[in-house]
Amino acid sequence: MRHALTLTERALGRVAPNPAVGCVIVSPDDRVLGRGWTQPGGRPHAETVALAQVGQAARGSTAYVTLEPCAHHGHTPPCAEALVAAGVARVVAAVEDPDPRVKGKGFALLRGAGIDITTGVLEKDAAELNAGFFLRIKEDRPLVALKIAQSRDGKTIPPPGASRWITGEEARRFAHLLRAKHDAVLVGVGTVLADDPMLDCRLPGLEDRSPIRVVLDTHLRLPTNSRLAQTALRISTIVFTTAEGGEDLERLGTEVLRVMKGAQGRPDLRAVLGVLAQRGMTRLLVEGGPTVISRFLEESLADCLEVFTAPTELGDTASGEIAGLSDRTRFLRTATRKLGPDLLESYRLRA
Ligand code: AOF
Ligand code: ZN
Repeated sequence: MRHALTLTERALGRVAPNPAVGCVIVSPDDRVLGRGWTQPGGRPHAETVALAQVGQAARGSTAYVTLEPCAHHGHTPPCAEALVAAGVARVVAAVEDPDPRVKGKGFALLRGAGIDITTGVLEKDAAELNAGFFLRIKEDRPLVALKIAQSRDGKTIPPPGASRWITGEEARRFAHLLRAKHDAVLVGVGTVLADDPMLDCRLPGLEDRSPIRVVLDTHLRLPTNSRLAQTALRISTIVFTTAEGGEDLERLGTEVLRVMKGAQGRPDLRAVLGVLAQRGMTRLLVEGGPTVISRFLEESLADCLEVFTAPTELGDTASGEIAGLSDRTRFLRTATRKLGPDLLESYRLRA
């Protein structure tokens, strides 16, 4: 099951609206016969991929799956039926699929065919890996991860005239890897006006894993000559606003969506997350700026924090301190990494 769980990481960020599932098929004498994970776009499912590798040898085997095999006729025939047809003798699963089309029906179908089932194996790990999918189904919102790059004295905006980079090359590459593992990346329009970012994934070999780009833009200030607007036909770009207009952005391929007003007349975050979930997004990376990050923290809409801290102090002329970041007691630190001169601390909301 641990092996099956590691396979799901290959799928994270590229299978929305589906969960990232891993499947390992093992012979009666414990040899690995086949391995599969959910393919880009969400199909084929993990079990289908693994079974295709195993062929006739699946008879009498055990399938380890990180999620209950599906039971519905969706875009593909049900995985539970495929496991039965292949003659698998035993299924070991990590967690039940919360999708109402499946939810227990996959297990029932397998049980009805006389397959031996063990479930709940590494259940917490599996639920955590697919937290985005679970939140989309159960709370109608994606998982929200906040990415923060700060100096040792807590500044996220360098002094005027200084380099705009706070962290070093290694940290920035790691941040691109984070983009690859999310379905969408979100910034406030202030960040676009200040940095004119691309928000894509530029790691060699992972260029096709750029997430959808989302901008919070209350007054529709996104410039038509910004790199985001200019590349919107190539990489999907959504602007959330409360203002009228935006036809010039739409002509360039940007989608302009109006949502209800939240705090201070800005696009309501819960409404924004609801729209993204309806679009199938399961994992959202919020990259700034400080105002947007603070709003997610204040409204208790953050599930994960990725805090990059540089060893330098930027001093009083720098700005962009994030309200609410010093108190991280609601979060549990799950990993610490040294990235060149910088430190990355990863946190998960406590259960
Ligand atoms: C599995 N194995 O690898 C995945 C599953 O739209 P469809 O037909 O692809 O079905 C999507 C649903 O299938 C999704 O909501 C979830 O319940 C399940 N995903 N199931 O057996 C997989 N990705
Ligand atoms: Zn399936």
